[in-house]
Amino acid sequence: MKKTWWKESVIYQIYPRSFMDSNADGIGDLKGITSRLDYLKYLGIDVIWLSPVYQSPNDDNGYDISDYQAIMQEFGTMEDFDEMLKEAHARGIRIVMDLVVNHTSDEHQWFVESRKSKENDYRDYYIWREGKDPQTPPNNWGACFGGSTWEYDQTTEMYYLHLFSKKQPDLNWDNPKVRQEVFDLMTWWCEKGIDGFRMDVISMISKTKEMPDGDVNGLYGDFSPYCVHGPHVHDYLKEMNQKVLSKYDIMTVGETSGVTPEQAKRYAGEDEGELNMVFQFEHVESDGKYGKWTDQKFPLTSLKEILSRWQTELYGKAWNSLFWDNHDQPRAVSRFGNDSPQHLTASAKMLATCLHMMQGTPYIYQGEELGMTNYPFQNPQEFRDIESIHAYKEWCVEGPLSYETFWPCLIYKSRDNARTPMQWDNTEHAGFTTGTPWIAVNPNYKEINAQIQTADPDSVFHYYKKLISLRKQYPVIIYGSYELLLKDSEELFIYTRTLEHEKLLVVCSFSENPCSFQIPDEFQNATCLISNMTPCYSEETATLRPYEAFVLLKQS
Ligand code: TEU
Ligand code: CA
Repeated sequence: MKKTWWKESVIYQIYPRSFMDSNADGIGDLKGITSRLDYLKYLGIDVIWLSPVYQSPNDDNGYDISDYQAIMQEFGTMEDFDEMLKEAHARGIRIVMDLVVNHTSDEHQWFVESRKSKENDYRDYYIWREGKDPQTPPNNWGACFGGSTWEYDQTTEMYYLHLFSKKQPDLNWDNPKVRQEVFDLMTWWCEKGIDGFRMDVISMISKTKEMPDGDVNGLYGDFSPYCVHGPHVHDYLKEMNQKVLSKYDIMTVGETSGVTPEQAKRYAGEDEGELNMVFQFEHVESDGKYGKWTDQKFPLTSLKEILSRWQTELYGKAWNSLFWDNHDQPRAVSRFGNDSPQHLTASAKMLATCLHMMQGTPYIYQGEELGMTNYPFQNPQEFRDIESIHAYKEWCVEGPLSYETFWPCLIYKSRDNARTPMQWDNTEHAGFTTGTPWIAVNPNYKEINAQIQTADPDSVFHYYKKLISLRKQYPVIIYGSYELLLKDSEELFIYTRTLEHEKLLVVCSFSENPCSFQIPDEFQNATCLISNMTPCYSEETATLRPYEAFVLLKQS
């Protein structure tokens, strides 16, 4: 297995709108990020993944870009960006940009032109089709944020494709001019000195020419057989690699929803010449009851089966990302752990142990290192996210489900759970802003914040700091092979990692009750590398306490 810096790095994701506000307008910004780089340096992370900061009308908080070479006004200026990049590099921190090129904003100049006439030079930059008739879209596909994937455009009396919102028209990657535009803008950022790209829904850039109705399971037809891992996606990524990526020492991670390990070996295979790693969702997307929505915890045996399959199938062949949450997912501790005051700290540390001892590049989503929790939503007016707002309308107000059924699902999985402001200290608005925050602060900020935790050696923050430093000390964490133990247990997630003379035993209890457990013989006199409780495992009782986690190292 090749050794590379991006396999050995820990990545921290910043959602700029909610990270730190420097000018009291209630919106996080670039100067705010720069002011908190020392905090990230202290945590020990190597790379920042910056969610989009480009010019955008913010229909989807920056994932709808109207100019790829300009900074969103609310976030600051290009000078602020350059300053942030310089200050990050001065601290040895790299910055990976979010590249959103499956679609643009409908306010991007290319689309403004494209919709003007069928003869316009930019017409073929997007995907236009005739309707079945003027009232009926070309097919039954449903968009990710509700409604049809097709929007009728009066001017030319045709429909354009948008897999996300109608303000996010899909680019036509089959047009070589589109590909060249994208490669040019990527080169422009690389020349600026950025350190890589996280590629938004990159698995969706190639669509089939034929676009028949999709199977209906939910409210609309499913577009994925025609738009996900489409016919030319690997050709286009290879071309991108040759023309841009291979010329720079950067890292690339493909957001590849719905990817299988087989497919992942193509996107991120060691010798495929496409991307460095995938960001796959099987462990966070297999639990849906109504589309993605549910209020049920995922069975631990299923979670283990999925994560373990990814560990073994990619071993030595391709590289994966490790994450519990991001800006699109609810808070990890509320979803996979236990956010009651009694168990919050232990379960947050346990989840971190479980993930950070696996193979792959770990991603920490802002606030996860503090054990930030889901937000206690009381009513639909509190949502800011386009997906949650549409889902409420589509499934509940106008749709098949009662409020009683749908509301618990919505608040359990809403993306806004992840987007409440970063909790810095116990001053008003958690120290995020001195103005009015664009989205409510979680009321638990007085108990859960960075100021308390950086001062407390037993905090979740210091536990993450230690996990990050262990990764730097023990190559077995990065390169070791994986084996799952006790696969049928619904309470315990236990695995080993092995590299040459070193072997790790990772023990995590996902249970709120004590569980009996015997340390395997070969680890009898092993060293405890980290533990979320003292002492590290109690031999007399042979019992794991609720949410107990520890890692043993045996050297032979
Ligand atoms: O997410 C796309 C994606 O694959 C979906 O699974 C996503 O998780 C969605 O939120 C379903 O709940 C990316 C971005 O991460 C997301 O923030 C954007 O809204 C989306 O693409 C469109 O750019
Ligand atoms: Ca601001």
